[in-house]
Amino acid sequence: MNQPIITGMGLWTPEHTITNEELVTAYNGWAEQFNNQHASEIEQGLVSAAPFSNAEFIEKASGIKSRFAYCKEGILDINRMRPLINERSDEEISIQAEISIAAAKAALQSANKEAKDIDAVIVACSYTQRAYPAIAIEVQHHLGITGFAFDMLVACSSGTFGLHRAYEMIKAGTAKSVLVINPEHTSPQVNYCDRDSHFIFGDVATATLIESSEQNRAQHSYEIISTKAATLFSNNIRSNFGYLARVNDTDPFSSDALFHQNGKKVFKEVCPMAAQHITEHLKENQLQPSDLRRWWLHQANINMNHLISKRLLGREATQDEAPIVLDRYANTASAGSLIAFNLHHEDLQQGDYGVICSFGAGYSIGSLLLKKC
Ligand code: CO8
Repeated sequence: MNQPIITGMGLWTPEHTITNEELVTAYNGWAEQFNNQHASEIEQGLVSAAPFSNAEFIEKASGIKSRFAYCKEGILDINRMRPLINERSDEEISIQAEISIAAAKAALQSANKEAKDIDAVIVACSYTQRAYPAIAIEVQHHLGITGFAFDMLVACSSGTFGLHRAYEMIKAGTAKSVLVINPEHTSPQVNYCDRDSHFIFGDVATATLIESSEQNRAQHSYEIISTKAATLFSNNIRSNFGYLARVNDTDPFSSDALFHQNGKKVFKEVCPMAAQHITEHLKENQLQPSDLRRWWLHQANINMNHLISKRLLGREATQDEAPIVLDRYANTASAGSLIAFNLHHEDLQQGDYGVICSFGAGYSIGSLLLKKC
């Protein structure tokens, strides 16, 4: 029977951390310098003064205390305000392939599997560092996997949507074992000079192995009972820098080119959508929120997760029911719910139900209903 099972999961966490305090000190230093340099334009109303940031605000508004960075150098330098990463030659491994491989190796190890057991690789994330060759094919090459590989981008829902594709391949019998990897190298796209968003993102990579039920099971494995996806176009979260930049002379440093959002609108519109999506997904499977042992929710903002769990359970979920990892990792786009899954799954008992759910840019919402084997 081609029943898709999650048999392995891996997490790569960068060695560098940046606390709210470090980030705010750098941002405020930059803002002060900016305001001094533009004092006369600000006075004439030609330029807006840069407002000051605040570590307490960040923690209260988002729940984020710290984040990980692939490269810390440059981010806190008020004359740079972005990571300093050397270009690599075509002969060197790309950064996203490098961090993908670290997460993939951990996933293979947790499932007790080797490269020869894998049929397909999907790299699913918010940005790929180039258009082609696909990062997934580079990962496939370095791991020594035969079969096929491809990249896909759906912002915060890349992780769940990637798992959906793996689920369908296993169901259809076109693959018996699929590795889905989420190398979220977000820091190059963060506008560290934007007070409203400089604190939001962190870097990480996650990997998940989906196999058909006839393969050998790992100690902790989860039947994927069903999947559900929804998208609705919104301009409230955008990143505009793309391959047309060369011909339309876009400034790669402009706030429009980098990640930007109307955070309040996102909060208001996405929370009810996510709660309704999960409720419907459970209903379609004759389940209700109280039947679930764990919620591995998207990790963008702690207040969003509290609001969604209140709509689902009639009360705030506990850390045991819906673990929060964004306090340490910040928003890691498509990897957030999968970090929560990686770190908080081993205590589930056979037959326990859980849901992985992402929500974010697009808008895009993706969920997977799991049952512990
Ligand atoms: N320090 C001090 N004050 C601040 C700061 C700051 N850093 N930032 C804002 N303020 C001020 C504001 O100016 C405002 O002041 P005033 O009331 O005088 O106007 C006040 O604080 C309140 O501001 P907000 O109303 O904006 O604050 P919120 O409580 O709404 O919190 C959040 C802001 C945290 C951004 C919140 O709105 C939020 O989290 N919204 C949801 C965001 C979200 O989930 N977005 C998803 C984005 S990620 C995604 O989809 C994938 C993208 C792909 C990855 C991208 C990688 C780069």
